[in-house]
Amino acid sequence: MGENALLSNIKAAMPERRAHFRRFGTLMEFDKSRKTVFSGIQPSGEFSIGNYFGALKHWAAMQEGVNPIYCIVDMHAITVPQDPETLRRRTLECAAVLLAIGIDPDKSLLFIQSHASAHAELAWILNCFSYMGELSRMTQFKDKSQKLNAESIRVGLFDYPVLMAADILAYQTDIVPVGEDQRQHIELTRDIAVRFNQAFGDTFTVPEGRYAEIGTKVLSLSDPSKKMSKSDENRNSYVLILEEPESILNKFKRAVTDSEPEIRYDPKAKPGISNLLEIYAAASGISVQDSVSQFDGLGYGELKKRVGEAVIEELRPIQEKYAEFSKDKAYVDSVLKAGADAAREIAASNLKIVQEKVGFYSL
Ligand code: AQP
Repeated sequence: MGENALLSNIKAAMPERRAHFRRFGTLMEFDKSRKTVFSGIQPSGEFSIGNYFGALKHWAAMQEGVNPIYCIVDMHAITVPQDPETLRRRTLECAAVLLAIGIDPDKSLLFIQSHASAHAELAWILNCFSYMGELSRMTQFKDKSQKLNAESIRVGLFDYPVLMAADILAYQTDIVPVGEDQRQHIELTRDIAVRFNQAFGDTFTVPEGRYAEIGTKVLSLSDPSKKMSKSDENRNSYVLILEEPESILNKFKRAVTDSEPEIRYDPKAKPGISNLLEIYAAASGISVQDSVSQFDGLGYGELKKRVGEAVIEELRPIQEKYAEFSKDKAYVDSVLKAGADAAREIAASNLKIVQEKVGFYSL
């Protein structure tokens, strides 16, 4: 579809989308037959294929027969230093990427975390039901804080998982599609919900994490002992969703592997090769086993080239759609506004229940 046709279709559909959100907001509060799906992503950098295969691809696939709520978690992003203008720009880009990967505003709520203040208010209450000991055990905190000196570790970084619990619990979420690195945070969210429910009676739905079968932990291309991260200092360690094809191919060509010639899937002994096989499987929509068979008898050079090509093909339509959405700030803003209006309504009504339970006086 040409650019003008796409934009005029989008614009023609806009009033209906807004109306849909209001209906959707009401449905979500009262329609218990549908599971609520919630997940978030930080606008802390351009998204990597780790974010995509581990989470975003599944967000796009989880929009039918559920109440899907997807959130750009800018309050989480400022737990480490951010340049304000860059954060603002990335937040908008992030929304355009989410639309490009297929988040459909007719089906899903898409909004920015800081636009629904109930997240911060609920996080404060949940802080009062969380323990220093359990937060100290979070491996993401340990990993991220290790890179900083003790004096520059922000309280927000320590408290990150409680804000995440608030994000999830504010919507009575049933299912949270995330990558493997978030499993510990999801467990903590469940513990906090159960603890609160035991103290005050049934209040929160206890959510479950939903992890991708393939691509739930995409590893760094330069150091396959750690996960691929969009804020890694080494730009060769990650491939971005919006990256140029030539650069994608070059990064895969440089990917760290091992000195044995055999292509087989063995994440412990051969993490680099296993990572490439898994990325290939995720990009081609096949099992890891089938991806191994396809490379039978071939060398590492051919594997790297074909993985790069498969990723380029998977990303091509997303990059094309992104080019369209990124030109229409007014449309993206209108989606975010409608999403925020509905999210605010839902989160505020759940927050009110929690405030009453803990004994806040109301007028
Ligand atoms: N390497 C990965 N493999 C699979 N899934 C991943 N996710 C992140 N990295 C991988 C999933 O992406 C979703 C959004 O992540 P996030 O932005 O909220 O934070 P993160 O997990 O800390 O991701 P990054 O890329 O490492 O960001 P930075 O570098 O900013 O901290 C989550 O569902 C996550 O599991």
